[in-house]
Amino acid sequence: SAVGNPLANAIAKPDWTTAPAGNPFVDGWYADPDVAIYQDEYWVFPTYSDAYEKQTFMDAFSSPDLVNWTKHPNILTIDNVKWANKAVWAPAPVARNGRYFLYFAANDIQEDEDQAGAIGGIGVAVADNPQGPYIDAIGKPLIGHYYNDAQPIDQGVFIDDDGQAYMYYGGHSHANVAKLNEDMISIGAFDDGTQFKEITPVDYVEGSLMIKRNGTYYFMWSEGGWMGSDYSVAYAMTNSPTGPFNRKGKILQEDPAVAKGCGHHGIINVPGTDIWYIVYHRRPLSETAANHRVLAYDRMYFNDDGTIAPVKLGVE
Ligand code: FUB
Repeated sequence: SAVGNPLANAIAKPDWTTAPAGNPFVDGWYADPDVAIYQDEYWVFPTYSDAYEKQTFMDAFSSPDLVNWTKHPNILTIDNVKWANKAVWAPAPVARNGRYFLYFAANDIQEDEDQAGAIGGIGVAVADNPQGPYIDAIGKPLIGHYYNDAQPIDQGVFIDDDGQAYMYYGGHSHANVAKLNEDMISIGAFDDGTQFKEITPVDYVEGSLMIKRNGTYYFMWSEGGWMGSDYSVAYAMTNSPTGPFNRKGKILQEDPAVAKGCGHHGIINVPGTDIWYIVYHRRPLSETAANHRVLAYDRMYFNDDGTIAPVKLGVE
């Protein structure tokens, strides 16, 4: 339980509307952050945002207070994922039974389909510590195929209060949900025997994420083009982890006075509080390089009716 966690005392500062040290809160080009709280620290796991061929590793960042960040280089490298021949990206962290799991996309099976024998998809790596090293857990993709046109990338992993784990994923404007077994390295089945269900909300593009607050499920995703000004985050509210997910509206979008192309996010709930932050990537106003994406976080507020208020971007 988060209650009594020293993080709550360290971080429960309702006056923080944005990263106290400013955004970006860490140096370097990174994207697609997802978050976890491990060993009384906040952890951010992003994509190293560079040319596809150079995305051969992942770094992570940890902080006891959301102010002071420690970089952990090379927590996962393609040396430890034999089937990944170039890119690893868009990680999703989760801990269970004392082990640390990191889900990721590797290769791009559409880009690679002209390469004989190329495989790709969503993989799972495991470590004994939050900082890794994360080692491929099953020697092949966990999801290495398209189902109803959902590209196997951009997964978010969510463990419900009853212990059932779900993976939400999908690029190319299609989203699916699958159940993860207790071992977290194999796909389970729904009651009807199927392994995947399509859940694509209106305007969905990529970047699936699920959170739960006060018994309500919030499915979130990114919309627009990943390089475009319209890149943004939207959400649905429902009472079931498998939907239906009816689009409520946008949570996060660019602010022409602050930054461009905001999306592909993770969510932090300060333990023992109702204080929430959205961690995301965005583009500096003056920037045109496709991979120049940086990490930011800002406060996310719930309205009294449970809906989410649009996020105000913190200044550079
Ligand atoms: O970082 C590579 C891709 O860009 C991700 O898969 C998308 O979500 C977009 O952020």
